[in-house]
Amino acid sequence: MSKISRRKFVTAGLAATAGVSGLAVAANFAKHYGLVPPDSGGIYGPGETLTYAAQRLLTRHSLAREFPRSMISKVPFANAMPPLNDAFKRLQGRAFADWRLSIDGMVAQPASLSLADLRSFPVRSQITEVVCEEGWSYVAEWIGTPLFEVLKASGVLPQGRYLVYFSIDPDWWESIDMADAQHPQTLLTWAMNDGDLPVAFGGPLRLRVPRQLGYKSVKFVTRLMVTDSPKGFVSALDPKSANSGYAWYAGI
Ligand SMILES: Nc1nc2c(c(=O)[nH]1)N[C@H]1C(S)=C(S)[C@@H](COP(=O)(O)O)O[C@H]1N2
Ligand SMILES: [Mo]
Repeated sequence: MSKISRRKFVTAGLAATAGVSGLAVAANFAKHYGLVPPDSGGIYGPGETLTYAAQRLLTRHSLAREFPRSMISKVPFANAMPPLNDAFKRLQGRAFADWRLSIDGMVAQPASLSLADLRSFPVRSQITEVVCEEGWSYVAEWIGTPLFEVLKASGVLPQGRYLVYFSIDPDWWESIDMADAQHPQTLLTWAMNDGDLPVAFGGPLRLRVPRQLGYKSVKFVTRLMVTDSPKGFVSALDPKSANSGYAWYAGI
């Protein structure tokens, strides 16, 4: 089956099974075609699966909205931050000269990159919106290295299907699938608006994932891990907990 007709077939199948036989049957159909998100268990499972499967089939290559320079927020809103740990403060004391981003897991060439190394990759900028699930948002210009450039340099192995990314803050990590990891707007950001990325906004390094809600844009990123399954590291926000309200796939 060609890519297009397979997509039409699967989309129609999802819609038909959802309509006729309910969400659970659609979820089984999605599973058969590898479209199940890692947080699909539990009572909300079939709904999460439908959202993710439909998004992946229809919008895999779509772009997050980009804004004109005139729409950059005058006062961008930094979410409240817990006090940063000693490891962070030591690095900050040396102007982040020793900051490293490690890349490991299912890659041909694991690496440890300084901020200067990252700046030697192609540079991209985008004016996009950070949207918090709590109802506020702001627009800023984000400048950095497309994540796909760094992944290309390390060589993602064929079995690598997800990227888990960790903050120096041990309580924070997130994961995305390869479609979002390789997406041209997913950016290892080291500058914002007119200068370096401020600590309040995740400096010195933040992974901006503008096609998903704010919580997927992790601040103070120190490690990227390519894996075949994010089991155990789906999200620090524990999307499986009944009262967290956070989905693994938070497309906007
Ligand atoms: N390391 C880390 N990353 C984080 C958070 C955090 O507390 N720690 N908060 C997340 C949430 S819930 C949102 S909405 C955005 C907020 O981004 P902002 O501070 O630039 O507004 O950052 C996300 N990234
Ligand atoms: Mo948020």
